[in-house]
Amino acid sequence: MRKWVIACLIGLLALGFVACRVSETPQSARPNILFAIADDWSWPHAGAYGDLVVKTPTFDRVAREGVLFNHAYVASPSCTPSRAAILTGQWHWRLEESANLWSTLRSEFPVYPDLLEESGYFVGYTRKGWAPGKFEVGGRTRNPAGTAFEDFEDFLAQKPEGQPFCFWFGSTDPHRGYEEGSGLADGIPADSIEPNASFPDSAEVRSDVADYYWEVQRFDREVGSILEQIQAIGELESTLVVITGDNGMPFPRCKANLYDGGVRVPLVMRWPEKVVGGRVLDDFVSLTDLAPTFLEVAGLAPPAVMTGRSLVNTLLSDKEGRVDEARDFVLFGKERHVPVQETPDGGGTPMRGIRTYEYLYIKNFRPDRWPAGTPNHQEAHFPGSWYGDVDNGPTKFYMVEHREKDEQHAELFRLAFDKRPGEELYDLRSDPGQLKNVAADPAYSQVKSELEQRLMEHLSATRDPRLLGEADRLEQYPYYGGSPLKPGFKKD
Ligand SMILES: [Ca+2]
Repeated sequence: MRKWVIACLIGLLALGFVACRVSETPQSARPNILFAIADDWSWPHAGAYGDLVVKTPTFDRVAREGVLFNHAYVASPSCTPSRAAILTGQWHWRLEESANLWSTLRSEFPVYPDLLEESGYFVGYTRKGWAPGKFEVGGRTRNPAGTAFEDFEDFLAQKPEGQPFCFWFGSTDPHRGYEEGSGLADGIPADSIEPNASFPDSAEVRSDVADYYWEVQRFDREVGSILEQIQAIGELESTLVVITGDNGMPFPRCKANLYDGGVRVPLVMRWPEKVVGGRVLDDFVSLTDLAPTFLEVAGLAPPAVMTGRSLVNTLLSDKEGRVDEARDFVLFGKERHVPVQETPDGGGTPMRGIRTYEYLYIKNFRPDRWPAGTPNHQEAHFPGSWYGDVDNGPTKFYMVEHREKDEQHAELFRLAFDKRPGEELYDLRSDPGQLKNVAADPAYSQVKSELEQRLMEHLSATRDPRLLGEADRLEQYPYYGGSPLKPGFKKD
């Protein structure tokens, strides 16, 4: 058997591919897995990406000693479906209720923490795991992220000696609400912030972004403390550390949207025993690729239902830039975030997107609906709900209040809150901020139809209910949460 293992390790080094079955993988070769996930954190808000304002020394260190991904994207810009996609390694549109926010995740969908536990890992999470929703409704007896622990210290104290671990650290930073003014009060230089291209530039918006940065910094400090604890038990070199976020920042035209502000997230991985550090990769990565990656490093074959692709070949390569030529695009989509449409059952704003280096193409399946939620529709599922797909906060309030200030404010308000056509196309070479929809421009008709065809082929291959004419049920599944209410609205 030793011979087989050596041959396997040589193969691993030579081919950059792990083919070992778990029964043949020595326990000592299996890394711990630390998965640290922020809540509502957009690319490129980390020092390693060149952001000069936000301070993220932990993330930057992991990038220096590991691999920094420039093009990492969530499956869906909404907590529940994004986390479900990460845990199952599948597109959220394959997960029934879990395509939606505040739902459930049926026990029939395998999740990597369970599979790792069955193969001998000690598995746990703290704070925000798969959420928000009711996992019991789906036939589960614990959170899909694992067994709940008070914190990482508690988890380590209960971990049996010699057992590899898989831990999910789910911070609720930088999700709203913020302590207003906390960023400025802590000395974050708001004047130096480079606001997202879709925000108007104002003191209110800058202060709001500074508050978001303040929470990003707190998340980074907490991950740093966990790394110190792993270092203290002498296992940091044999731990695969992954730091990322579940969707983009909770601001207009970001979270709950398929633009970069909603779906593109920071991602770093560090595993000194096997992975050459100090590399920056441009390959497109979906966070659905993480579950098959975690299984493969543990010597397990990912279940066939997983649509994600393991990153192990990329991680074990010593190259930079583009490593896997097949990783030249990514998909994402949205079903129901908050049910605030002009329909009795709430409904959502279903959309799918495909992103390449040069273009972003979005298909809006219901252009008759409000992508940011209705302005205020008393007959809606939640009376008083107010642009319910956008979290309430100073930037939202500012944009709504100042929408008629000048042409620029009016345009940015329209882009964030108005209805959108059935197709959107952005030329990222000239419009990295994704503000100018060129879908109707004849000069782009060929590019548009090629992207649409490519998107539809992949959705069809992954049995997306939207393409199979079976999407009604996705909209009819129960919603267990609330919605942002118009300021001043009083419930009866
Ligand atoms: Ca989130």
